[in-house]
Amino acid sequence: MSRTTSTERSAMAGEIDVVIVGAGFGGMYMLHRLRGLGLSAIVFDVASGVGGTWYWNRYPGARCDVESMQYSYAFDETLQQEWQWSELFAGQPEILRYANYVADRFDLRRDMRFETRVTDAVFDPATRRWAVRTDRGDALSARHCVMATGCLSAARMPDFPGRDSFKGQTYHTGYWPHEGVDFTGKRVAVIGTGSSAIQSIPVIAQQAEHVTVFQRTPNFSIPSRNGPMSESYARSWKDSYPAKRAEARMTRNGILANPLDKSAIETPEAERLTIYEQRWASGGTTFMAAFNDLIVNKASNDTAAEFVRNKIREMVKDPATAELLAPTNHPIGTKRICVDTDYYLTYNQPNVSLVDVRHTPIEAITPDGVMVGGKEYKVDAIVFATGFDAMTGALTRINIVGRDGATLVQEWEAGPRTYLGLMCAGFPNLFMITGPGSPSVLSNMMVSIEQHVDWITDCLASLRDRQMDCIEPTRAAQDAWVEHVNEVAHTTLYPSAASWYMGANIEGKPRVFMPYIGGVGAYRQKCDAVAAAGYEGFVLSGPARVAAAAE
Ligand code: FAD
Ligand code: N01
Repeated sequence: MSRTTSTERSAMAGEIDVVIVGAGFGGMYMLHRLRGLGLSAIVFDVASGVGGTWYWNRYPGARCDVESMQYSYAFDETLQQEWQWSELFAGQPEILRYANYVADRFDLRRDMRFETRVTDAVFDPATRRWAVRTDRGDALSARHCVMATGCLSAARMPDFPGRDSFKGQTYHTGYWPHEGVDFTGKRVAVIGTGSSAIQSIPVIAQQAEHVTVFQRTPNFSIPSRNGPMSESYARSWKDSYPAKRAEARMTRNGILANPLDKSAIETPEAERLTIYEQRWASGGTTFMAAFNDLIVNKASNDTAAEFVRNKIREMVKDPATAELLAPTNHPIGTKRICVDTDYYLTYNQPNVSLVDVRHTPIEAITPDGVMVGGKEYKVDAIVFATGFDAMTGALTRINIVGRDGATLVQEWEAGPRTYLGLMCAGFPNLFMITGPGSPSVLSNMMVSIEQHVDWITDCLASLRDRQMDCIEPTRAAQDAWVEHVNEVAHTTLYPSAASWYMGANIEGKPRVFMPYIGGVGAYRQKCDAVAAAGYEGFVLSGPARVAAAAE
């Protein structure tokens, strides 16, 4: 996880319109749009290149689980026509190539500074500007900050006793070595069974002498049915991209999934099973769109959960292992559903074993392996597939100090509070892309990223037109939004799971359902209505401090 600085450059100083933190898909598109407004902007990223998630997560088997024809930028028709995806679900190397292609095509790099961590952003109420500092000595005064820091970019390493004593190699899926890892002949421990583990275990097991998986919570996983992208399938999208993208933007998750508007529990069993079989056969996350009440009605959810459990029992030959892998402690979909290639079948291989660490947690990492219940599992390498301090971690790791001297960490002590997931009261001119309180991680992130970037761009253009330079949400608007986000979450089954959506994977993190589950379509309409009403719920001000929130 150490950062190497391969490029020399002198520290930056002076005034700029916008500092963007993060050069993933969010930061890249933000820069492109701000240039279109004629604003000066600079992007900082710790990484040595663009791509964010797809720069860091180079573990074996890493790929997206939203179809590539949908998990891609929609803002430029020529771009979406000319780029060719090779698989239905692109792998990490291809997505990273795409990010680099976009960076080149739109000449983004000249305003990007890599291998640079933004450490501080402090608002000065006198100048209404942010003082931004980095770990390479940059000190910029920015009118606006856009935090494109990612929801799943602050990797989390559990603090197992003895972790540093391990004599072999350790890896975190979110910081995978660029040169790759050769596990040939190695005994490998994988800790965790979330999406990253579920993608990587089958690939690691093809190479390693033995893989021991340490599972605390089994997850539901649906086969991806990935395959080569056919010319005709790509064409079917490209021929009507604008219309399809427009339709996706108004869906619940930003994905065209053919949702069935029917209750699972009210559908006769035989018909229900046929529908599940069809969804299972076509694969992917759209399994959850099989019925309209899977995420709100426990009885309906149980039918889907049991269907998947039965599939696991069919696939995994050893009944005890199958039962361990079959999730029973949370409704299906309330932890991020996983998508795999041969995950369950991998447990039929003689070189793969599963250790349950729910009831007997990992006690320690020893010099030679992993200790559970007094038994030492000797390994040569440990893969930590232990996830992220999701949604808030990348933000709270920066010293962000607002108008009244309070830090973001203090403001969010009891859980993140935002207005629309875009801004926080007390932190003027600081925007977040896919922040907590927006649909974000519950959606096709490309759709949500583009929506936020477009909204922020329009907002900055509007401020300029009104000769304003400062925008901040009111506490009242923020409180009402937070209440709404909670209220909607509690109409669903989501809060019943100890998920990272709830902050449950981080000790001491407040248990609050962080994303907005009202759906990307409804959310977009709300954001647009707020803007159309003169930025309702925000206070706009200018050099003369003219308040013009609602004209
Ligand atoms: P990121 O891509 O996370 O980029 C944020 C960048 O900010 C990082 O490069 C980071 O280094 C930088 N940064 C953070 N803090 C600082 C700082 N203080 N100073 C400087 N730089 C900083 N979403 C989907 O919709 N579909 C998928 O199939 C999907 N698959 C995923 C698979 C994996 C393995 C992971 C981890 C996530 C996946 N996601 C998926 C979510 C994914 O994060 C988003 O789709 C998207 O890539 C996020 O883009 P972003 O620009 O918002 O953030
Ligand atoms: O992380 P996770 P991830 N002892 O938090 C376990 C996206 N993504 O990197 O569930 C033992 O899901 C933990 O156990 P538990 C996607 O949004 C997408 O896999 O807390 N185990 C869990 O099993 C995803 O949801 C793709 O009980 C410990 C695992 O580590 C998100 O990123 C691919 C432990 C962490 O799972 C995060 O996924 C990859 C401990 N002390 C990622 N601490 C796609 O396919 C943690 N664990 C698109």
